[in-house]
Amino acid sequence: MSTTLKFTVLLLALGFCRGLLDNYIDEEETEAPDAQASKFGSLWPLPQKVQISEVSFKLTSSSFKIVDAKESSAGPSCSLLQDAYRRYYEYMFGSTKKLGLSKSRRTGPSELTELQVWITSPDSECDDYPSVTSDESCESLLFLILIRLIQISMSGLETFSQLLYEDEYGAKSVNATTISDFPRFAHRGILLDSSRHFLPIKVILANLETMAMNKFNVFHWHIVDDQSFPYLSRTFPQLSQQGAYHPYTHVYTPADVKMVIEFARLRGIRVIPEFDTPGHTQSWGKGQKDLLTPCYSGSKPSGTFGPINPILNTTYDFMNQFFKEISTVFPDAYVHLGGDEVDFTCPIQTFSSSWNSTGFKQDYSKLESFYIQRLLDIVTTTNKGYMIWQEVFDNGVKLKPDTVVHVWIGGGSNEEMEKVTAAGYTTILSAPWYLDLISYAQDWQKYYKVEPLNFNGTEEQKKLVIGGEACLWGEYVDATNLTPRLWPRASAVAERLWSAKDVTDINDAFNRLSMHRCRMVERGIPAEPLFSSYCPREYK
Ligand code: CP6
Repeated sequence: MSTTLKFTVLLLALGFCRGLLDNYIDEEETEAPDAQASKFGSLWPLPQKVQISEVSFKLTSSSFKIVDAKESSAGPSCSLLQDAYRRYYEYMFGSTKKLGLSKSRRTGPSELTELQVWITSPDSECDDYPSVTSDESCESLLFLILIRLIQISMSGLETFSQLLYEDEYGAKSVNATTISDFPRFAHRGILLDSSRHFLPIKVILANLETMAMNKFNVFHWHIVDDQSFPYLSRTFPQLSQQGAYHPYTHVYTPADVKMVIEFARLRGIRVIPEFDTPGHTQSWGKGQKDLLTPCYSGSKPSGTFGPINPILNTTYDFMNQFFKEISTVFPDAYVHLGGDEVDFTCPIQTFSSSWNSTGFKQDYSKLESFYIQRLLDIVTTTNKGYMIWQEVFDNGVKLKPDTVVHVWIGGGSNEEMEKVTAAGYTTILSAPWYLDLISYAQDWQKYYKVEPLNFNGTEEQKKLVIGGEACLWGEYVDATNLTPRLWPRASAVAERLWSAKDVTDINDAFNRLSMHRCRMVERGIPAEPLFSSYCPREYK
């Protein structure tokens, strides 16, 4: 059960009618906490429609529960939901529920005691993986007067937790609120690179957790590259034995990969692995003989290697077996096949009959296309769809109609989006969201101001833009600095991909994002500050 779930939440406010009156009469209860505050509080990313009333309810950790509604199709056996309830309870109140004290305590007027979650999709979906077609829309009503029916998806639980605030005595409150919400784009991703530096599982999981807080739903795992091959392949264990920074301590075992995928699934996040070829593959060559193209110096091999060798049949046998394994290890319907930045500076054999017989002579880019075409055919036989970097499209390779072209070149990149969508392919945007390129001051604003559909094209073309990804390449990033470098800068991208097109008020964004950043800090995520400021609870 993924974000496809629609669940319905029923708020039971005991004595709420009196509470309602009290609240209307008692001005003190409804005053704005802070002159600087947004009328949307700390909501991030901003829901499509929000109306926060002045009527507030109190919540106390000892009486508040998140439970399945009677009508819900999901039962206690749905561990995905039970897990989410526990997580959000802890985020709302801290993990220290004081047991024993709750029994005798009576709930006061206008106290919210229960969040009932009503699942309307079949219970079987509890075990599903999220997919690009997952319906994340949610209709929600946090209302005052009658019985309040709220239909929310998993992200609705995050939204609910974001509505909580503390009054001056530290009591938790939530205002009656009407929210109607759904994401603007279906694909909202983060790319992390575990090749330039090994990223411990703990760091990956912490960032998946933070992705859920920001409603990202795709983890693009750029798992291997030139520098190291940490993926432990069952079929070709020598790839990581020879190609990882360390064969035992700097690898992702099958159990590690499983853990990442399950942790992500429980948060409605897809895991799309990237096995980038034919370039960026130096580390592959260490454990797999004859996989890379030998470079020549005159008529002799120079001892260095270029991209994957497109000439040998053994290359395709290898890729066939390798991607068979990948298709079973990673459950998502898509894999990312890379295809970017192929280096043509490796001089190849000048008088080889095999080159001439392929008809390519020394036209490297045709050879590259030849390789990719065969690779795409191989991956198609594993029943996976594929994503590729834009160069593969630029080079005129024939792609399946459902291919996702990943645009990364040229900060604005509008023309490329126009071309890709004119050719009828779906696309995602990363060009303006290279978070590894750092600079002084508030660069989140630059990411925030991007409009993904700002290119010349028809309505049909614009529909082909399914989203985008923030990329954090790993050359200068490891476990010591990854999280603060990513957050809250990636949060700017999160709002651009989730919220309505006209959500562009940078001052309102600053106020909400500052609070959202403090919430991440409070939840144990070392997210960096936007500017001079403080948090009610600083990082510890
Ligand atoms: N690694 C891989 C990289 C980059 C790409 N692919 C990259 C290129 C330019 C910049 C940042 C990262 N490090 N495999 C490009 C998709 Cl500025």
